Amino acid sequence: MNFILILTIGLSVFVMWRLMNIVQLTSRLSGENEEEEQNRDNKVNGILLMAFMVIGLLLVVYMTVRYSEFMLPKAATEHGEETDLLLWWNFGVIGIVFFITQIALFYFGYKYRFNKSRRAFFYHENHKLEIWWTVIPTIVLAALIVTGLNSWNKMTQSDHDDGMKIQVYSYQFAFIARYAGPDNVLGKSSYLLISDTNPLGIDYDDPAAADDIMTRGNEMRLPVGIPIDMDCNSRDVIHSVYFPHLRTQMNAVPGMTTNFYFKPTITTAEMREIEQDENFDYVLLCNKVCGVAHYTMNMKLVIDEPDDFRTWLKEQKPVMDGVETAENSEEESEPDEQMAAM
Ligand SMILES: [Cu+2]
Repeated sequence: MNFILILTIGLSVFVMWRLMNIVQLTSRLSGENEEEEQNRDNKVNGILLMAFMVIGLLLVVYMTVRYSEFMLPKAATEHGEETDLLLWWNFGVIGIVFFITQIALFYFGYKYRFNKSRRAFFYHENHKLEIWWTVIPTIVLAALIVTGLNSWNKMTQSDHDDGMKIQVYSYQFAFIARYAGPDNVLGKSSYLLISDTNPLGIDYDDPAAADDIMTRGNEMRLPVGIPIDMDCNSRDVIHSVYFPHLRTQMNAVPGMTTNFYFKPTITTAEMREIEQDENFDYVLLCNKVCGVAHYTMNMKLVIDEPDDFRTWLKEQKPVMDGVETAENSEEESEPDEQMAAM
């Protein structure tokens, strides 16, 4: 098999070489000298470059329009609209630069192809030009970065007092959402307290934990129009808490708490109408390749009117539900001591 492959490659190279000889011979027979031949080749290559550019740019435009239906729908959060706007500004700037540079690249390749009668022009330096191409990109990039950082700080600053406190807890390979309850304070937790009955490692002695509520199915809900102050935690490896429709993404890192602040603006029912799809659902995905079953790591998100949300939340069980048995409190005493010793 290998021998046949090597023989095929060898023969192909030989055939190519013979073909080139024939082309050279025919041009010599037709009275063309080597220079004319090279000029013709250069011209053909230049025209091919221009054709490549035109086809390539047309394809870029066509693909962008053709596949735009696969873009995410309208952002369903306040900051999401800002993020999208910033993204479109970036695409706009990148798009303009892309078209200018690509057209210049291919056109110059064609226009300045080798020509014996043309002498290269010695162009030493041009300070004015250098200042322009330094100052303009600096201003544009600085504007993009400063506006982006500004938005980012608004989303991630953890001193928002008005937000409804929730925790999204990630582990291989699922999510649990915990709501802080009426006191809006999440009860303390530690990985040392994690057990079969206490998957989040909540400290049941902390009074703030008493009213905490935990999702037990693969669905979480959020109220529309109310700011959410979300903490992210991970039990094992780095995960990423990603709500694509909310333009919200934050890494969940073991050993630390990360935070994201956002305000949902469109309910699931409203989005179904906008998308004209009665099966539409918001989704929470893991956006870090976190292990073999990473692809299965998701949770359904429902955005409700605040009243419906409150009714749903009341139906959910508190985190301490069913764990206040003597057996469990005995189990707990051990890690408590460990915690105290730390
Ligand atoms: Cu994950």
